Amino acid sequence: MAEFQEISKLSALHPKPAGLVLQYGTSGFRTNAKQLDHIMFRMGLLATVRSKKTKATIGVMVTASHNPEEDNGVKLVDPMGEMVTQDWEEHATQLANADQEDLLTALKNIIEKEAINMSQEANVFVGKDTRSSSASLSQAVLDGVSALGGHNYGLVTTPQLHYMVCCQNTQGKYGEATVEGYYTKFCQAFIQLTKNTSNRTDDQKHLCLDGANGIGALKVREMESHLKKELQISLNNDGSKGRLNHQCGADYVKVQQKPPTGVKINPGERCCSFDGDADRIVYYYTDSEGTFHLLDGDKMATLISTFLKELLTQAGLNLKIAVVQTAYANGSSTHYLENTMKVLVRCTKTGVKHLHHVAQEFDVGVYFEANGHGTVLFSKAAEEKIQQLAEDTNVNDERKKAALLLRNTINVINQTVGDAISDMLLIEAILAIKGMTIQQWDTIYTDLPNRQLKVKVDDRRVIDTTDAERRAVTPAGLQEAIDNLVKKYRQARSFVRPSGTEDVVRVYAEADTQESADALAHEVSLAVYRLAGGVGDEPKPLH
Ligand code: NG1
Ligand code: ZN
Repeated sequence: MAEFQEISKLSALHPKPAGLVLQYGTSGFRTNAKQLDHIMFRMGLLATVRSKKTKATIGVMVTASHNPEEDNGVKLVDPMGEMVTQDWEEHATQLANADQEDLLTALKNIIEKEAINMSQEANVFVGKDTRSSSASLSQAVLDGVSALGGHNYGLVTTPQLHYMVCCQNTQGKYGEATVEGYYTKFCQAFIQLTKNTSNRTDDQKHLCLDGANGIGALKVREMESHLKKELQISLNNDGSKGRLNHQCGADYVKVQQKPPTGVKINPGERCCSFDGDADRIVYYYTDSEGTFHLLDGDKMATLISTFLKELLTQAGLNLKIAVVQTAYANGSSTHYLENTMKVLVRCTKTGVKHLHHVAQEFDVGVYFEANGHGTVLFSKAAEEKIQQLAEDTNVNDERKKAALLLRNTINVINQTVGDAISDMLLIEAILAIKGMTIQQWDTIYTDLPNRQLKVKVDDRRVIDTTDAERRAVTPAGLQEAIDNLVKKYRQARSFVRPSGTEDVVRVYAEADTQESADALAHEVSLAVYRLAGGVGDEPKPLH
């Protein structure tokens, strides 16, 4: 067929380096940008056939999120704005790794297996972040999509692309499928939510933001006028000087547990950091003694679920709410949610798609990774009940007020994926409504000191895990070693898992003091190094 000849011709312009094998990981393909040209072209092809299969618009986002500037990556976005399904992740890996001369056969295999009607129209939305490699790599995606109806959105945040795919496939019910539509929807909801919060001072309306020198900074600048000064953002690391994610951004702040460079932080001031593609956010402040306080995804999940639970009670709505976390959630947050808030907590494997999936089982599912990626999902039934109550003329003022707040809360949330901009607006609105300072929010519970480390091993796949990645099944003896180390410390917990986005094994430890958490993380790193084929120098103690 003519289209296959065309593919053959174009694929020769995007050849695969011989011997290179890449996996569709936690968040698509991600590695050094130099190795990705053929992957981009092939993901353009795959997105096109996925679009034909689903008879819907599919998204392709070119970004490596919080990774350094020299990396890049790509992931597919399914029709409702969610991550692509597991079996298509496998197709992606197959197609990506096919030798140059076998590419057409690999593609035809997928077409056959999925019984795809190739005469079906296709529509693909392509977005990219601000990395210098993103321009040519997104062009490679478009070459793959070629003559088949691709729409290039250019520079957008990852969540904006997810939002637009969802809008397009719901015929505008979720909003207008443009960046402008995105600003209008979320900013209007924010203004509605905060309009009755009397006496907000300029200080309370002020937020210091670290844009990680990425796309989020550009987009916040574009959005600002829609906020009508109800939120006044001082934007730092806006990409005009510094390097993307370099000593700044949500991942740096969370993992290093310190403020980003390039930002002047006044004591007590409310600050937040986005990551490189603006799908993660963390909050923080420094106190009068200069001590740094981090409010991560767990603190956000707690604030949001408390707020929603209170509103549901005031509205008299009997809806099932749950918080979904991963093994990285701080033990204190889980304890607080279960024992004080009496909220159902579920733990899943790392990776947004797992959290998203479990959150869909509840009327209201609040999900957050500790690193600040998260959102809230409302079931269709929950949305309808809230809507009905908001329109009901026979309910008392308290219930009505709660229903209206719930309705606007739904509208300020990007339910397709965790979104730094939408999460920021939600948190800002909740703090305004509750008249709460960041310090008061911080004292809801106290984090257990913790440490995250990385260990390089020869092949990270030797580590196999179970129980939402909290226990290692292989290599033999590793879990036993971890268990014995954990026993030496108070309130301790530790686990290891192979990363899905980097060629490393991640180690997490928490304990009653920072010294203990650091020592435990180090000892567990050593156990990984010795039992799972460590390479390079042996891990050194942190102190
Ligand atoms: P990996 O590299 O699989 O740990 C990291 C994050 C995930 C998720 C993905 C996608 C941690 C510990 N892991 O995955 O939570 O955000 O990146 O970007 O933060
Ligand atoms: Zn990201």
